[in-house]
Amino acid sequence: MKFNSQRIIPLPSAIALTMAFSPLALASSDGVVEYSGSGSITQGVAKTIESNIFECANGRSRVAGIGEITDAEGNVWTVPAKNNYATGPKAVDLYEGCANITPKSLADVDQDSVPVVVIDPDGEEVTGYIFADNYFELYINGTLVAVDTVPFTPFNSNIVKFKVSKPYTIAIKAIDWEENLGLGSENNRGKKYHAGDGGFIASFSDGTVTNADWKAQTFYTSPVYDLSCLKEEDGRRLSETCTTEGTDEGQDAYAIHWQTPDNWMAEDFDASSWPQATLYSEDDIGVNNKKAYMNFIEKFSGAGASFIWSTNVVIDNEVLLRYEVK
Ligand SMILES: [Ca+2]
Ligand SMILES: [Ca+2]
Ligand SMILES: [Ca+2]
Repeated sequence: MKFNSQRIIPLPSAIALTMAFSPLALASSDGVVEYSGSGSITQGVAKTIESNIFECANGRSRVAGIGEITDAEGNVWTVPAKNNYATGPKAVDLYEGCANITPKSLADVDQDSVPVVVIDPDGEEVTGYIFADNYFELYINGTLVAVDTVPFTPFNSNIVKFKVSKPYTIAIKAIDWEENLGLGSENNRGKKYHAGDGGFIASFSDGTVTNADWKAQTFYTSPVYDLSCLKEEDGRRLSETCTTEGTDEGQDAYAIHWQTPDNWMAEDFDASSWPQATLYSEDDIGVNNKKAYMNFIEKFSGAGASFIWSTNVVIDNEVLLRYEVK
């Protein structure tokens, strides 16, 4: 992690100044932006590495690409985030329109056929019900148990089973996917650069639910059009005054990246410095018209679970969640 002040030059100015002045003059010229936070800044669109990792066999989906973008110090960042979609164990679908899996309720789901991932052979069997906007990876005691089957859209939901002894640790990588790689946005609501929102909710048969007792830290924030809206307090990476308005001119947006700790999912990782999760309502996330959620609502809000995310559900796009089940 780095705490050095960074000097960020907006792209149009950088091009103009490079032509007229030496690099040293860049640092002291008008248009240079100071950023003294703990993240690393990139600006503009990422290079596409994977054009689309998901094909919807039945219906429509947003293009789910993966990109890379380099910051001023030469560090390469994967956007929207590094993930295990290609190789990770896929969760069983509760509802997945692209695969024609569209049960009207839990009664139409063959839960007995869901395979059990064994963490502890003498542990308790736990069933989990998960809905992510847009993508999740689930670790139990550091073992990758399941990854979401649909990285971006359409909205889907999943069921998982694992056998584990208490206490145990749930660690989740949640990604709010993006169409405009590196820019944290998608073509939506009549704007070419609309910042979509995230959100994660789950309940487990041992009574565990997502709530404010979970930890949530952001590792990728975008779009940001004015770096002065960013703040950090007590480990919290805040952006509450940053605009979330869509625009047709979002191509020069900034993104802030933080390195995820190698062992963030491990049972013994110390997340005590991470902020508590922020709660969001069903209206905030906009799930009232999503069958992948509503058809199983008794396992989500009906089970006492809440939507959680970091402090900014719109522009925080990679969020790591952790919870210890006692
Ligand atoms: Ca998904
Ligand atoms: Ca989203
Ligand atoms: Ca977003």
